[in-house]
Amino acid sequence: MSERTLVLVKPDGVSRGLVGEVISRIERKGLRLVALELRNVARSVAEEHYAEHKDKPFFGDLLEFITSGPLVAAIVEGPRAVAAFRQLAGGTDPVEKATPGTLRGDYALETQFNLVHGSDSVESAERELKLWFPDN
Ligand code: RTP
Ligand code: MG
Repeated sequence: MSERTLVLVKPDGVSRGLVGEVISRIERKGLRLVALELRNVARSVAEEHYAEHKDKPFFGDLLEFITSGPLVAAIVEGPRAVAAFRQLAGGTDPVEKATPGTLRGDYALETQFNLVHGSDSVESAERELKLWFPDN
């Protein structure tokens, strides 16, 4: 049973030259890239993407950051792809939650600049993929 998930390499990952590292880990895990694109995100798309956080104190900073420069958006596919990529990413706080060996654990220091996004459930993935890749 194959699943699809949305992966973003956030603007910090792109500006730091870590796109290849993220893709490499996705491929080494055995997941498959279905689509991959460098994009500048419209504020409206960012707002919709992170709508669940709209009342949080960090929402403004989050939108600023995610629209601050190009990011990479990808569709990643494979068995249990949603959970598998969350495992590769590591916890949201790259120091307190993400463990060494994960992308965030190895390459990030601050929660706001935590390198990657992965859909957090199959339902979120469906919603996010419609938003980011309406033609797929
Ligand atoms: P993401 O959605 O970006 O993949 O991250 P996540 O599921 O691990 O974490 P989530 O709770 O959905 O939070 C979304 C993003 O908001 C920023 N954040 N900042 N300052 C803070 O306390 C705080 N909390 C969350 C992070 O960039 C997080 O990835
Ligand atoms: Mg999330």
